[in-house]
Amino acid sequence: MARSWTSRVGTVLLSAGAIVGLTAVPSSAGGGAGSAGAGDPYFPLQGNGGYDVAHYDLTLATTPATGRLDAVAAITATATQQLKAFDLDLRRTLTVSAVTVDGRPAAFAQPASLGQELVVTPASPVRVGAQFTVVVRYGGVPVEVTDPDGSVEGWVRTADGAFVVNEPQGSPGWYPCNDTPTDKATYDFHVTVPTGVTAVANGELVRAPRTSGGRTTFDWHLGQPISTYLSFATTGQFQVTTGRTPGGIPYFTAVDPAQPSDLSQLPAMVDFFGTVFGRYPFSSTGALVDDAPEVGYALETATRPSFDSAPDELTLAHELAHQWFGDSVTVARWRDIWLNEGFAEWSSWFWSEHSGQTSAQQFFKKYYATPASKTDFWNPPPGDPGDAADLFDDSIYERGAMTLQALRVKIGDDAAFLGLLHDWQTAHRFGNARVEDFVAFTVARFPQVPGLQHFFQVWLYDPGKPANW
Ligand code: MET
Repeated sequence: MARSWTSRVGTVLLSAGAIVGLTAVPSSAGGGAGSAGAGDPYFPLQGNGGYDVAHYDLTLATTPATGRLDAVAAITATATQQLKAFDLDLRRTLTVSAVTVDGRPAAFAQPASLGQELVVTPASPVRVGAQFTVVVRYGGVPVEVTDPDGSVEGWVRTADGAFVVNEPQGSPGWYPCNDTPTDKATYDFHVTVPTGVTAVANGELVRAPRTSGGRTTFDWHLGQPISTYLSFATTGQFQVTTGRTPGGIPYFTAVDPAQPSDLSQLPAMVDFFGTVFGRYPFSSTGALVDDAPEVGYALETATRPSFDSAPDELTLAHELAHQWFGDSVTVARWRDIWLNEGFAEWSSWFWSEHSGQTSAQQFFKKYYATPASKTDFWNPPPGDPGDAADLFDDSIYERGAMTLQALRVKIGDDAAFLGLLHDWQTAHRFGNARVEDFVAFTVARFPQVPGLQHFFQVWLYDPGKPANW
């Protein structure tokens, strides 16, 4: 789902494959075909051009003992150009057995040269502007995707199922998709597992789990649009708790008994962030805690963050704050990652301050005491990580959060600073944005604060420990 947003430089329409100023990888299928990438230089094959997905309907049958996945993906999209052929992203460890476009058999290929492209050639071209449905039948044993920074993601097998986290490129490891943050879509999941195993995905359970012949199916629906990297369908043994926050948002938490977790602050955190950053973007919340500590990170899977192990309070607050900063306002390009991580990290400090613990300014002081000689702590500057391998470096998080705290101090008026975060989020709700957009938004809003451009240059872009801002 493409969204438009307005910045000081005008209104830009972001649609997959049409990011202004980026060059998409041409399709292997030649003229009249959608491109094989959406134009992000960090991940050139990620996403595709020529269409805009509105909805994924994923039927997934899996057996933890074998790791096998047998699936059918029904993808509803609109053609943004005439399509003689188009690509979806899908790892070649999964084998496609049949594809239809609007019910008619289509030709397909998974070229080894491209690695993660499923090239679909419909029986007749899809007209520009037409809505069409692609159904892909596929199966195999999904394998993890290894990222440029060495971490693993995608369908990560566990002792009792699979822990599924997908930032930045894990989704094609388990379903065919337009794997760019700029193409947001709604989801249905129908996950079938051996009875006794629980399947948890984004959104809400739409009916009681259905059991037949020793297999149980969980039907989840997410009605708000999200980027593919925020989708998940995790399976295993979980203790489930449901309820409502005092503010009325339904929650569903699922915790692996091997990772006893204190999630008691979750309802208060969601309600608190809602009062500060704007109405909670989704129709339910919660958390998923698995026993997969080898993964080494948590992820802000939409509605319900995923934790590889029992989270501490700051980590829980970080992932919940991402629902506004990351899941509602999402990066336009991966280099914009500060808009996700710097904001979520600062928000966790702000929760700590709000709940009478360490204040955001105390966190700032502690981190600012790090000597300039610790260049790994201060670099890369958060406004431009420079490389896909550095997307999740500490500087993006800690120097990134310090940037917002320093901005808070520079603006010198808490209501004005919090109003900025609130209005930024609501202006870009369910959309995408770039770091430059936040800078322009802030500069335009505070003409009375001198030197903001210089401030952002020093904190976001200059290498090394910031000084003299
Ligand atoms: N976005 C995650 C976080 O909240 C990190 C993902 S690392 C692939 O820290």
